[in-house]
Amino acid sequence: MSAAQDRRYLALALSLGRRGQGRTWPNPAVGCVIVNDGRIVGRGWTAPGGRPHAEPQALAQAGDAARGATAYVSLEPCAHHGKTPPCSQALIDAGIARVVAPLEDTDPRVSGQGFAQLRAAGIEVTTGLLADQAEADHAGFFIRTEQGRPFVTLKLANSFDGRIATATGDSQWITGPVARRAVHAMRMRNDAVMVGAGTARGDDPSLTVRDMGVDHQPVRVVVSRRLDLPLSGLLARTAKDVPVWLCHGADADDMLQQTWDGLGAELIRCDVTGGHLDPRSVLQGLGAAGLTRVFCEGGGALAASLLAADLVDELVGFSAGVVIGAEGTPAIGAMGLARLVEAPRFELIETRDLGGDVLHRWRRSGG
Ligand code: AOF
Ligand code: ZN
Repeated sequence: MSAAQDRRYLALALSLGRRGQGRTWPNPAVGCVIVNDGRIVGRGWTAPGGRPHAEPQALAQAGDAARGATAYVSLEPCAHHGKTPPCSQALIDAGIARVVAPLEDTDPRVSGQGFAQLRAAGIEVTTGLLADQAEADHAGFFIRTEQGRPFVTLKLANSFDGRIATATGDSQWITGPVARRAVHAMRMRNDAVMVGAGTARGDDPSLTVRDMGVDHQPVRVVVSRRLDLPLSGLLARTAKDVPVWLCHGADADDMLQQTWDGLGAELIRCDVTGGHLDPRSVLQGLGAAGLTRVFCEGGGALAASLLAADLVDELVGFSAGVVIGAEGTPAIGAMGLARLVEAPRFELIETRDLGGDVLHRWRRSGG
């Protein structure tokens, strides 16, 4: 198989894997393509909920055609007896001759052992191809296994001058329909959508994915130290249908904790430091609950606390050609910075015109 063909089939496996993003947590979203004699005989990706894994599904499709074939997998096949039998063994048993996968799995139960088992069984293993893409696709899973927290994307939709509302709170709409649709597509690829208490009180958001032709909804996370959230709002009314997780402090009123529990919300107790919920503790709590990719949509106080703690991995901005002025609400609250060297820095990875608004994406520098 030529290097160009390897790249093509592995790129396909990676794109199949991305289909699962937002639905496979706590597991990574993996893709697998099986190729025999230049023909694709099996395709699979990690199922919602994380199982079955990608490889057994692709192998089942391939049947006998897996014998002597090459398996392209977007991550090292698992080697452990977890909630499913090891994929390395399934590939060996099916008679796969060669495995092409970009990177090792960071789960300590697997890390390197999947490749080692395949090699020990006489299977040729090629690694390193498209590693940057795989690193980006699996960033959430990798950060959770290595640091215990999810990958955080901070999304802001603001005026040219960085405001998200006028002084009277008028905010609908700053960006146009094309940009707003892109936000729904992004929500869908994340395990959870997260906002601060001020946004939950002020906007009464539903935080759901709409009009995308899918039944999948990310978890809705609200960060609220005191749980002083509207009990008759959209989140409260729909908590039994689409998960609502509330990150709160130990000092939140007991009655409110019970009320939200009764409404169907999941309560995650986090540390309070300096009078505020500690953003590290919030993310550790979400990571411990299994989340790998969190999409934060503000408001300004939560955004500032995540940025000040250097916990934002990606910034997604939607900037509109409207100017609101200094009395409008800033997208990001006070960060207490004295010097520019203390400011978190990001590198530009994409810009796009989205129906007249500008999409810009930034990755955290040196991360
Ligand atoms: C694969 N293919 O499609 C995925 C893998 O709890 P279990 O048994 O489902 O195992 C979860 C672990 O399997 C997870 O932490 C990660 O290491 C690996 N995920 N591996 O071969 C897949 N999703
Ligand atoms: Zn597996």
